[in-house]
Amino acid sequence: MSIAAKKLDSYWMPFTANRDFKNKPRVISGASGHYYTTEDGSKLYDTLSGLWTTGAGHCHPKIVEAVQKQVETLDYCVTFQMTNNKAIELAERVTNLAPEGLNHCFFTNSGSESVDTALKIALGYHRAKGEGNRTRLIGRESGYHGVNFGGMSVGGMVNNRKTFSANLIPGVDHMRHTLNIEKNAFTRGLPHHGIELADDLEQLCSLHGGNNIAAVIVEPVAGSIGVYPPPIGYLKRLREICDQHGILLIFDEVIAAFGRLGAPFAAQRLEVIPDIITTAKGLSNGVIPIGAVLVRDTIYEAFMQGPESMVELFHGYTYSGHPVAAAAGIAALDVYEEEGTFEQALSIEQHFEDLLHSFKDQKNVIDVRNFGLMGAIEIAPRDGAPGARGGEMHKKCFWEANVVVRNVMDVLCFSPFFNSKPDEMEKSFLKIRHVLDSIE
Ligand code: PXG
Repeated sequence: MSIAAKKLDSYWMPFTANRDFKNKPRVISGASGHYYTTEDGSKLYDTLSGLWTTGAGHCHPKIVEAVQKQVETLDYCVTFQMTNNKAIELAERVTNLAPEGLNHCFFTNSGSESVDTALKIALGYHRAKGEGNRTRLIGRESGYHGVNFGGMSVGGMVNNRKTFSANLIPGVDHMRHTLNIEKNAFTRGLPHHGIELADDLEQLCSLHGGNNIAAVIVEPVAGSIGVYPPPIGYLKRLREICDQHGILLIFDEVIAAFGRLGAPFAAQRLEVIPDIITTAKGLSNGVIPIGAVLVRDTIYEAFMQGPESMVELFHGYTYSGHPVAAAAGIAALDVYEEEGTFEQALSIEQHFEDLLHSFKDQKNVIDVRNFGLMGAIEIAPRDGAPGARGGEMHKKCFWEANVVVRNVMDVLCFSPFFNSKPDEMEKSFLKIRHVLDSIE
């Protein structure tokens, strides 16, 4: 083990090839605006704005100040049978931005917790209405809903599931994913082919009886798997089938909410309103971990029955509505409003799309996809070594070009800052182009 690796040995890194990284670590110790800085003082341009988290830029002074102030005013406060002013304020602010009818907000600390909370709320809702037979949950192949048991079970990422396959929660089915490179390659925005894939839900209703299904969960634009925008009409069709069978529709907007699609929520941009929305990441601009689950009035009201002194939902986290996290959330929403962040996001979409699609004729590129400020360039896998080219791209960009680029196997994912500067985006894509050229 190298000296560098020994120093990092006690730290088990998430979703990382630990031994490989630790043999040659490069550690981030600061960030500002659109750049990270390393321990040795290099500046790296961040094409993923955190991990789809930090759309308004790193270390935004207003959010930093709000956190500093809150931590010396009220550091922690129990939110079971009592609460704090910041949690109340944030719930109101978030629901004011939400689509009509989704007026209730349950706090979590992460996207994974938001998803498991949403699934539990869906099951509890049907039971409260006397439809306890509705227990089945439907997800989608290639979906990512975090790493807790519920989210992993409805998710469809093979590597995340295979070690735990015998222990996934029962009663879950998956629809097919919507990527179709053969028909939709290099589509700008929503693809034209694939609406019929929504009928997978109808088939599952025929198989199980629609009245046994509790909820369907999808990412409105699949993110982690490598950006799969929904085919035109697909989400609307899902909504219709859910309505026909009394199934709850959950949008997992952990990536898409708070400006990524140029609107507070993907539901608004895509004009399909679900019954539950899960969020995290952008809620605090990534500054302090916090997530929120938004639910329709009818769902909340179904729980608010029986004796008033009874706990209605036996669920919650020690840090649900943490005052410092909530203060970060309020400050982030202030920034989004004052700086017109969502409008900024909309205004750079076209430039981002053009830059991405300028890779169309580049060596090894087999698809480019984008919607809002979510984009992907898919590279052909090397014979017998899927993921190798993508991995090399990430490493070379990180080490040699000082650009942080995220790869999922052979797909490069991009999630630019909402206030990206056009010339900096251009420069970073030029560097990526050179790296791509250098890879066999
Ligand atoms: N749902 C969605 C749609 C997500 O994108 C989660 C749930 C889980 O959130 P937490 O906060 O528990 O991580 C996510 C997270 C990637 C990548 O490479 C994306 C996520 C996580 C890890 C990697 O794109 N998104």
